[in-house]
Amino acid sequence: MPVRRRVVALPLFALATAVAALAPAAVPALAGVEVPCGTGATSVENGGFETPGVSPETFVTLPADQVPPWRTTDVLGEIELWGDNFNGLPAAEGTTYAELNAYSAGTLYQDIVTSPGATMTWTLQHRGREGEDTMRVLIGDAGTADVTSDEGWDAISDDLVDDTTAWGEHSNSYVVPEGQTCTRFAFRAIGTSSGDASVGNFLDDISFVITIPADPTPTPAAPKPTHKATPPPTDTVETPTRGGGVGGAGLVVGGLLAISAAAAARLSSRRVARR
Ligand SMILES: [Ca+2]
Repeated sequence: MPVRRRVVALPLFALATAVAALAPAAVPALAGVEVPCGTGATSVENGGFETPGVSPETFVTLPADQVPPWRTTDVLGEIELWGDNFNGLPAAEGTTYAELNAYSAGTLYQDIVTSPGATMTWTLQHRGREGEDTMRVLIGDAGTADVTSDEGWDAISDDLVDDTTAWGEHSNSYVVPEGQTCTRFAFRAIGTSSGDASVGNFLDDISFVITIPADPTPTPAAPKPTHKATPPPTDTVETPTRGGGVGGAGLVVGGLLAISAAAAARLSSRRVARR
């Protein structure tokens, strides 16, 4: 009997090893390992689709990794870009724009590092290709927002509807919820006048104005005591001058430095970012 158990156990072990080798992506992330958020940018990048850019009066479809950092749900994983004046249609900005309906009714999206409490006002230009086309903007926690459905999103815009006569500008604001440091912004084709899933919804010139709330108080917070910073209670450290001595001043300087770094990070976000 012991011999039979060994014979059965060996193939199972080998099978498990083979499956693990074939599916490395299925290995769960280790607890505590930080997952990157997009490119680490704090606003939309390449919002005008000028990278890589397309020659005037031409169009291309490219794998999404050639239009960084955009990602897409397109069935072929490609993004369709039109050059200025292709079919007589000028870009809203620069020389290139995108068509949400590439090989399917796609969703283009990016993940952005966000500050909870910040107000992010987005603006975009949208246009129909053969008539009235419809798209929406979806915003939510990158950890829950499902790019293939309406599940897990925090905010979904009304229908944005435009025809062929001109680029239509749309804008709205989103306040980043508490604890949400990686936010997904998605731009989804909803409907086309053509009824063809590969024809419609031009998009260009996506940008954000990001407003960070003012500091609640200018008073630096008192440094938090830690076990390492707190010396053991001994007779030698309990002196009448310790609180106003060098050690106390050092803690205050540390607190000021921390506030300065945080303020610098906020200041770097106070800008209008385009592309
Ligand atoms: Ca553009």
